[in-house]
Amino acid sequence: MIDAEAIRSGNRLALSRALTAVENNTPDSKRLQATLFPFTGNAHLVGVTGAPGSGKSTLVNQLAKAFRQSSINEKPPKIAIIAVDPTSPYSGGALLGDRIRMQDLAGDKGIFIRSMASRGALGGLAHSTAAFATLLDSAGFDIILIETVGAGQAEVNIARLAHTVIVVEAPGMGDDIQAIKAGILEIADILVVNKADRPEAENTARALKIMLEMSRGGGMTAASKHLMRSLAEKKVNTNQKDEKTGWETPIRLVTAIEGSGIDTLVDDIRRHKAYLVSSDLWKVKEAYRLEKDLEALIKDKLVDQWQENLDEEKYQALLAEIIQRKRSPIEALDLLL
Ligand SMILES: Nc1nc2c(ncn2[C@@H]2O[C@H](COP(=O)(O)OP(=O)(O)O)[C@@H](O)[C@H]2O)c(=O)[nH]1
Ligand SMILES: [Mg+2]
Repeated sequence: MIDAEAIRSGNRLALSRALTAVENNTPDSKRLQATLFPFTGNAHLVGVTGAPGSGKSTLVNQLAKAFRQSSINEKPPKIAIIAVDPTSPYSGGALLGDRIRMQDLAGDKGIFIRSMASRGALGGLAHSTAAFATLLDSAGFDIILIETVGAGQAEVNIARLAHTVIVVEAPGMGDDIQAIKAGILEIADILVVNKADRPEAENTARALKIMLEMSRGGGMTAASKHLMRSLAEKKVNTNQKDEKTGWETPIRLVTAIEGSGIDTLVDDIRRHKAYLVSSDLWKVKEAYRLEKDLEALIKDKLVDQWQENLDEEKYQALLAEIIQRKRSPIEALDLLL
């Protein structure tokens, strides 16, 4: 059994073991999540997403360093980095590269880096990320940077669960169209055009600005709008003034590899947190995140239960009928549940 108190007091070995337990979905990991959950709610979750190769890991590395050189209440914030890479589930190839690049952070006790292997269902991936965040939050990390490859809806969903979403673009063919396809611009609280050392960067930034204006009609992200609506429905009091002001997604030119533009970004991340807190969106986002996590857990559990009681022969027979167009999936559903 892993000691929950050891995690809370910053024991890195206990934390590492707990995260592995979460990945393997052990009973002990469930006990730890339950015990530690009351001690969470402080960490600022910052999602960093974008196409492979856009420079997310390099950027996260620089952000972590910059945050460590700043201070919150006269102390440098403790930073955790979670790298979620479902595109390389077993080989760990991409993650190894990340580890090497992040090595210059390794000596700093205020920084904790962990990559997350993805096993099983996509819903599971989202929950594991949430569980990782719970453990790191309870261990006293102030800022949790979550790197996800912006390759599909599952990853977009993970990013959506962060308080602040940074979308990373880089100049190059088709990136902008890619961004629309993944609905990724919609979720950006901060938009980074990385590799600003390349001559096309300014054009990319200009194109993104136009696309952002078209897709949003200015102002809030789709997620924020959704949240404000659900707030209104639940009659939660919000700060009206800030609701009207909204948040203008800044577009920042950054050269992550040289560290230029990073200070502005650190400032943007802080401003965004202040905006969320002052407009009450922070609380709403927390509620939304927790509700989504509960929903995902229920769905996973129900499917598990269904599979346990499944009559495999009957299932295969129905499946064959569907493939032969003798029966529709919707009919089969009623027969299976
Ligand atoms: N020219 C240039 N290359 C960069 C910059 N940032 C990152 N790269 C390079 O882009 C490649 C992909 O970076 P990486 O951080 O692994 O991207 P990720 O896949 O999004 O995590 C690496 O070769 C980096 O060295 C930058 O600001 N300018
Ligand atoms: Mg990476």
